[in-house]
Amino acid sequence: MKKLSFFILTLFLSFLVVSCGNDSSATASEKKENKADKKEMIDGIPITQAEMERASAIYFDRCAGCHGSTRKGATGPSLLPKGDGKFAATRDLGAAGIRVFIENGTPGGMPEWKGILKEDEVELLTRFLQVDPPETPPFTMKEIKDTWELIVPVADRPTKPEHNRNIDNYFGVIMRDAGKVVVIDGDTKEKLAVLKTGFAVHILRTSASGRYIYSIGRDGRITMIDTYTKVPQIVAKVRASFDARSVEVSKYKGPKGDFHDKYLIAGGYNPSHFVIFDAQTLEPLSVTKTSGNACDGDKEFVEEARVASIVASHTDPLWVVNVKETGMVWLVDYTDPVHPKSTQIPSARFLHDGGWDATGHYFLVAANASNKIVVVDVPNKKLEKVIDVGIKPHPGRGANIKNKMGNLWITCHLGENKLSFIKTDKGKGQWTVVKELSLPGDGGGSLFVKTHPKSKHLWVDRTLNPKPELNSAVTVIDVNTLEVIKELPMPKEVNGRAVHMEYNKAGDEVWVSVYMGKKSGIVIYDDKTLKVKQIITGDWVQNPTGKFNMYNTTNDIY
Ligand code: DHE
Repeated sequence: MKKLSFFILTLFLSFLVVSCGNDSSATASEKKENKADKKEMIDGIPITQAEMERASAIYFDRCAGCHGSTRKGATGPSLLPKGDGKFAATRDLGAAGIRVFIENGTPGGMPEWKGILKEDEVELLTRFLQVDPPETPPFTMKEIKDTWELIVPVADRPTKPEHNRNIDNYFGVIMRDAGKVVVIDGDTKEKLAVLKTGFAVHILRTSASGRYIYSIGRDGRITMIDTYTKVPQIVAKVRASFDARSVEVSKYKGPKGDFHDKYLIAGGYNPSHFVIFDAQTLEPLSVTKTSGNACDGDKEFVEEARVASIVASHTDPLWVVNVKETGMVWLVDYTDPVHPKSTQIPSARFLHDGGWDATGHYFLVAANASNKIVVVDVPNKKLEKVIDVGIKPHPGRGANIKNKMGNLWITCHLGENKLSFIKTDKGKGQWTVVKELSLPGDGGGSLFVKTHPKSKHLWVDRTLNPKPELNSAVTVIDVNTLEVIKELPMPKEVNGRAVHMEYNKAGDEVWVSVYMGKKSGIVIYDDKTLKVKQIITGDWVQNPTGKFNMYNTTNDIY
């Protein structure tokens, strides 16, 4: 805030200097020079308020995920002008040094941003990273409540679908850069609604009844979409934090109560907390901070302890909340959502994304910067196993297949060209990597794997691989032989990186997004023949990322 006032004052003063000291006798080139001289300075670095705001937005979108939204470091190092004792001061690196990192990435897993960020964006970041990060204002229950908008009260919503479409086969598709969610009828492939949600929507989840879609953006905005109306429509909105990635619903129905469509949880990167909402209205009910001691080593206290993935148990009224920097898995009991009780399980640091095994008893989550997969026995509330895998596992929700080796859960890796197949059946070999598989070509960069119980195929992308021929293709593997069947380059009608696969309800189609290139699209493959069935393009298809089939998302089918 102090900084903002300083900027406003500086802007105001520079306005006074420009308007009062206007020398009509100065030449045009002198005027230009004067203007350049008057560029605002912060600690000796020339940067204007407008540039600070633009750089903050670029940083938030591209860098905050790894370096933390306050630039104090997370899975990546801190980026502070004076350093933090562990990592170099950005002032010592200077603009040239910072540029080397941005453009070339690092062997530790930072991608090369050259070609992704524009030259003027790189140049701006080299200055922005040398000045103190902007301060973040508080975001407490009061601020959260102030953002709540109930657009259509429950009493005004239809009690049954107003159409004859097959909601189970609807797809919610994220148009990331446009800040929109598109609902597509998976049977007819018609676009039903393009809805403005929030900046850089990250994931979608669906309510336990399969009626509502909830989106969460990197800006922490949650949007609730009703699929019962003729045209899907937004019925409520709220903001959970400044920076977020995860949202989940309550899915338990059994002797302990019926919690279908009752509560919703959102995890915050910044502030580091989780918020519980009424799932029908999005009214905020409670906020719980996740800062705490790390699970290992000197058990240091971590203030920015970001909430990564959250999943709902089907066997108990609880959510599995994975806290990244502390490596603590919180099992949050939502039977009293205003005063939720939690069991905290120490596991391994830098928890990120994960999914259920085939039984829905065990949750497997990547501790990505520790190169491990953590297994949690959810009904018994205990750590089951920590498994060493490859460099930077990134499973998404993973994939469950069954072959002669038994039931296997799979992760791909960001940091190396490897798929790890983990046996999940009780008995000999449980929780061991029974098979590793390399994909064609070098390097890692895989983000997601996907399969379906009715399919004989496992699909994997290579989105962050530096080679265009690899990052614009997906690979299909036979679940029985565990051999690569085919590398599928995206068709010429689209251009960009291939990311995230999703099956339709029947399990006979696979939808792949193409983004970050010259022509966005959604490519639909026939899962049996591996031939392209349809390509969805249009001016409304803008950098699509995650796609979520209603039935598969509700029932955790992957
Ligand atoms: Fe994601 C899931 C965090 C970058 C697309 N992403 C997740 C989850 C987390 C996360 C914690 C698990 C949510 C859950 O299950 O509750 N993602 C992050 C980051 O911190 C990171 C590395 C950097 C960032 O700045 O955000 C990041 N993610 C990306 C991308 O660049 C992707 C490809 C496109 C985008 O949105 O910018 C991307 N992430 C996704 C998708 C999922 C996801 C599509 C859901 C996968 C699923 O099938 O459930």
